[in-house]
Amino acid sequence: MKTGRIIKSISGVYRVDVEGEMYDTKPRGLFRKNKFSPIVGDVVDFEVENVTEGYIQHVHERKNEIKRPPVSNVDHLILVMSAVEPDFSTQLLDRFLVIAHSYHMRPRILITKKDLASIEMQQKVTQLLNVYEDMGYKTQFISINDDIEHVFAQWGDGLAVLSGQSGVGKSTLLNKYFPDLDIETQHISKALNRGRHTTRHVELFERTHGFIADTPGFSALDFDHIQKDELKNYFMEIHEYGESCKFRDCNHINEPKCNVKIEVEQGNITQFRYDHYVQLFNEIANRKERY
Ligand SMILES: Nc1nc2c(ncn2[C@@H]2O[C@H](COP(=O)(O)OP(=O)(O)OP(=O)(O)O)[C@@H](O)[C@H]2O)c(=O)[nH]1
Ligand SMILES: [Mg+2]
Ligand SMILES: [Zn+2]
Repeated sequence: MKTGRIIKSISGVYRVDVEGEMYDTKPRGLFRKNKFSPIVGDVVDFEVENVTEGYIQHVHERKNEIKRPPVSNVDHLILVMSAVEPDFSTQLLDRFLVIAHSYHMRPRILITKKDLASIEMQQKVTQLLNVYEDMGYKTQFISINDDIEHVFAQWGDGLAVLSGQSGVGKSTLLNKYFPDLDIETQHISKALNRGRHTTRHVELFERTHGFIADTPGFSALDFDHIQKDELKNYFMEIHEYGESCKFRDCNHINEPKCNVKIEVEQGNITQFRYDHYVQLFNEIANRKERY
């Protein structure tokens, strides 16, 4: 029996990395019966016939798990957005942050394409990133011409997952970091309008301090699993100031003696953050439940 980490899964075949040696494996029948699937990131025990025929016997308990795209045991969730093409939007950022927090992770914010942004846009992005730094997020604002080794080194050891909209440059970053890799990337920014991801599956690559995952990114739509009463927990500063509201279960919408509303008025909670909270709250409240 060997133990390794799943780095890729394509049509039912799981590639397992055992200290740099690769094995192609399949889950044993029992998993299928129990409707349990191994996912990329899992640490697994498997039996080996040869390097192309292994059978996964056991999946180690997951430390955490992202549902879409499926990947487990994530140490650093890197939320990638671009300054331009597509344009940086705090509305979209807040939505992605909420999704990350719903998986119980505090993500890092990485903004790309600094070189394409005008000086005004660069200033605007920098100012907004300061707002997020004040909330407790770590942020980086880079372009592909920067020292990517240095960019990655800021995160620390373990599995880092690059996640974010299509076209923000996740695969481009990996290609720069691993010159031999040659992952498919979008050739022209027009491709954005086709509404499809260039990267189709999750794959882990070994980096200096662990692994890094390229993903097709979660889309802004992957929001169905979040209930309106839990949303407030996923805005860090609203969660913190909300502890002082009169009602323990205050949703900070129309409740009396709501401390969150007071802090917005006093400028301790940024207005646009509160507005995005209310927008998302209403979106969830009006959502038609699918069964
Ligand atoms: N000028 C400039 N272009 C960049 C930068 N980063 C990425 N790009 C370009 O942006 C386009 C999209 O990059 P991709 O790496 O394919 O984006 P992705 O995030 O992997 O997209 P999906 O795989 O669809 O999720 C490519 O044409 C890149 O050359 C950057 O820092 N500066
Ligand atoms: Mg990609
Ligand atoms: Zn309140």
